[in-house]
Formats: sequence, C-alpha cells, structure tokens
Amino acid sequence: MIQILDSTLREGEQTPGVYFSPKKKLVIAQMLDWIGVDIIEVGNPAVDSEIASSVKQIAHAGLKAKIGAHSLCKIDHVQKALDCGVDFLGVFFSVSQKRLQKDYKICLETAIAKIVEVISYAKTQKPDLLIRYTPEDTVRSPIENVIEAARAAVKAGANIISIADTTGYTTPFHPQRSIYFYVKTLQEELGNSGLYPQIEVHCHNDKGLALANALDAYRAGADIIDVSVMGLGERAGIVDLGELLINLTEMGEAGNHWQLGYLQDLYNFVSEHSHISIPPHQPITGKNAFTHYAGVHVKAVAQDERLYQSLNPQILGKKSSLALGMQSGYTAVELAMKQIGREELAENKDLVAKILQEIKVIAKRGTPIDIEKELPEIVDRYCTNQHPITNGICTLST
Ligand code: HCA
Ligand code: CU
Repeated sequence: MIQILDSTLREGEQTPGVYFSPKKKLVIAQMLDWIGVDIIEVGNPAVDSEIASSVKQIAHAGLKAKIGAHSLCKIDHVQKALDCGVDFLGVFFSVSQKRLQKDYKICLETAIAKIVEVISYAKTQKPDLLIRYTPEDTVRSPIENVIEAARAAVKAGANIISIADTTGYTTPFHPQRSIYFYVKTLQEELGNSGLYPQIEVHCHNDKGLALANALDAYRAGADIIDVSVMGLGERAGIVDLGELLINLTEMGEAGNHWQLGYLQDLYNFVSEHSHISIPPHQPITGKNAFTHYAGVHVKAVAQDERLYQSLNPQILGKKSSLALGMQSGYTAVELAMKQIGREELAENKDLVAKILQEIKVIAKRGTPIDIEKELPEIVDRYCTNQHPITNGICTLST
C-alpha cells in the first residue's frame, strides 16, 4: 500500500517567509495524523534549537504517524536527531558529478564512505530507526553513482532510498528522464544485489509536473510519496497533499483510509499561518473547487451535480455551491433566492429576471458577489408593498 510522507514542516518551511511556531507545528502534525499520513517530516534539529524542541515534542505527542527528522550527512546532525527520539531519519547527500567536484570537492568513494559512516552510526545508535538515504538531485546524477551509493547505504542500514527530483527536472513518458525510469532501475539494480529497500520519491514542481511525476512513480511501484500542504516548499514547491490523496483515492488506492474531511481545516490553518492564500481555483481546497457559475452549468447541475462534477465533494466533507455574476442565468438566481430563504419570491418570474439583470450590472465591478450578504439586499430593494413586481407577495419587508 502506498505511504505518504508529509514535509510541510520541513520542506514547507523552506518556502521564503514561512515560519510555523512550535505550537502551530504541533497542530499541523496533529491534523496530518488525523488525515492518516504515514510519516511526518518535521525538520532538521541541527538548524535551530527551537526546531529541535519541536521535533522532540511532536515525536513524543503520541501520534500514529512516524515522526521524522531531516539531517545532513554529518554525525553531529544525526546525533541531534536521535536525541529528539524520532522514529525516522532522512539523510541526504548528493552523488552528482558536479556537486562532488564543485561543492563538496571530494570523489565518489569518499562520498560513499561518508554516507556509510553516518548511516551505520545512526543504525548502531538506534537499530529500529527507519533510515532514508536520499542522493539529492538523484535524477541529474549519473545513475551508476546513484546505484552505487544506494547499494552502500542499504548495506549500512538504510531502509528507504529516496529519488529526489530536487529541481523538477523529470517528465513523465520520457525514456530516461522520467521518475518511472528511476524507480524501476533502482528496484531492479538493488534487487539484483539482493537488496529490497522501500523506494520513496520527492518531486519538485518547477515545471508544474510534481503531481504527474508522483503518479508516474506510483505507476512504477514506488512505496512512499512526499507531499506538503498547498505544495509548499523551495521555489515552486512539491506535490500538494490534497491533490495527491484525491487522485490516489479515485484510483481506489489504500482502501480509502484517509480522512479527507480534515483537509480543508488543515489547509485553512496552514494558509492562515503561512500567510499564503489558497487560490480560489485550487483543486479540492480552493473556494471555487466545487462552485458552479455559468448559466448552462448551473441549469444542468440543478438536475444532477455529476453533470459538471467528477468528484464527490461529500468525501471531503464539502458541498457544491453556486456563484452569481455576468455569466449567470435564470436558474442560478432562482436557486440563490431559495438558498437565502426567499422561496416564495423565487417563483415570481418577473422578479427573478429583474434581479438577474441587476446582478449582471453589479458583476461589472469584477469581484465575486456574496450570495448570503448581497443578494438579500438586492431582493429587499424590490420588496416593498408598493413595488409593482412584488406587491402583495413580499413577506419580509417591514
Ligand atoms: C533540501 C533538498 C531536498 C532533500 C530531499 C530529501 C531535495 O534539503 O531542501 O532529503 O529527501 O529536494 O532534494 O528537499
Ligand atoms: Cu525538496
């Protein structure tokens, strides 16, 4: 069964300007746990003592999810992570030719010796620790280097090898540049050595392909997929949690054990505290994700929502809704009037037509019309006993 690793608190906090206090981090972790993610990556305890105490607090909060720390390939970083009592440790170190030469200034053998030393240390200190090794920028590194480093890491005690598309380089269907190719090749090459680690994927969204690549990895048989709330992360971020879960759910994955009803609250919380708003047209959690607007749509949806919806909003604890504006038709106004409790007036065809005209004029201001607030005011303007259209049937005017 596919597992989800949420990295909102680690990768997500690498979004410029984003900071979650330890209290907020705990709330986010709790909500992720209710949703049912398998691993929560909280951060690198060596970066800051506040992050360390947060990792420790969440690791001891009694959550079902495994709690993880991120770590550079350094013994002192690993030790700080271990001191927090985590269940999971992610160690990353690139084996790309360029990185080895230009940044680290070491050869592959030295790099592998370092990776082995650090992983063996962690495994010895805590044998039941789940250890992930990530050859950072995996997909732009020579595949031979990746295989060699992965083999050594697994032999040293790594349980998981993560394929990191650190720069959003991969493309589905490309023969060598797809994450599918990397998952299959690693599984095969490691399998040939009698090694069967779990394969994780970490897909960045630089070309808008993070979700597509994650699904490509799923198709190839990856075991773990990294996500974050709102896809937060470095540059264009990573895979969006809600989008991935809905896609996997729709494919019948994981026996629907995710509690998708908590997604909206989690997104609202993260949006509020990251000061990054959710775009209205964001799938699943955007304000308009289940809102119908143009006349033809609303008329059809009034008969059967599925005519313009492939997803059932109820699985997210949501309902579909209606918007009013320039594109609206008669049915939308009628339905909106019923929604605000003016059923009796909704039967007055002349009145509905007049209100529709007025709505089309208001729409020219170019911002959404609030049905609950603005429509009653519009209706009330017609609601006087003297008004020729509503005379005698308007019950609410005083
Ligand atoms: C980073 C890079 C990383 C690491 C992923 C991992 C990436 O540290 O910000 O450790 O599995 O995209 O390669 O997020
Ligand atoms: Cu990343």
